[in-house]
Amino acid sequence: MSFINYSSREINCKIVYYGPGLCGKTTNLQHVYARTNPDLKGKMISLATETERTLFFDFLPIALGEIRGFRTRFHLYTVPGQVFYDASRKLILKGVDGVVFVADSQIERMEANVESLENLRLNLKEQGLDLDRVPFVVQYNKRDLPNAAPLAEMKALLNPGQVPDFEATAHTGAGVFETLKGVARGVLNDLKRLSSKQ
Ligand SMILES: Nc1nc2c(ncn2[C@@H]2O[C@H](COP(=O)(O)OP(=O)(O)OP(=O)(O)O)[C@@H](O)[C@H]2O)c(=O)[nH]1
Ligand SMILES: [Mg+2]
Repeated sequence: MSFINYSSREINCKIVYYGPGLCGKTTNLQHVYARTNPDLKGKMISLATETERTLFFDFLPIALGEIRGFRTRFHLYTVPGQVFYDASRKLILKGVDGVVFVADSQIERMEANVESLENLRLNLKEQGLDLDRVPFVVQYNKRDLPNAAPLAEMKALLNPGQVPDFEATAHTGAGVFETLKGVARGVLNDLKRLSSKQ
């Protein structure tokens, strides 16, 4: 649920990067952080284990322009992908406005991708949200690896609803901003649709 502050004329939106362990969620945020003008970004906060696995979440606030005189801020979060951190994932999903599902293109990670996507759908449902109605995009990450599955197979498996989807190689930055813009567009369209109903 976007938070609209009328006195400061700000809209705050929450975007969550979801996906299996080591698929590259944190790497996406690190790239956005590295390439965003200091005036437009806040501190990136990461709570990680000693081996750089996300323990609770990563958080990055960025400003993405104005709509109708309101400054829009996007709060980007990643969940920990490791299966046993489900309670944290549920918590981080609370109040979400848009979701990026980051899939790992490596063939041997396909089952983990499918499991994580099912886990996302279930955790949203527990909050009364339907993945088919939330602004949602899919990123096929790690396209640089030789064991990457064919794109058409990944699309059929992970994106039957044909939401906007993007190829990426997050550690070089390829596809990272395209993905972020894709989900931001979805969130802003949703806001416009809701505000025109009021
Ligand atoms: N080859 C390749 N490696 C990548 C790519 N994106 C991320 N990585 C690497 O994959 C590893 C895991 O990336 P993270 O961003 O920490 O993964 P995560 O999804 O945040 O993992 P959890 O926090 O455990 O859920 C790191 O070593 C990254 O450098 C990519 O596109 N290609
Ligand atoms: Mg992480």
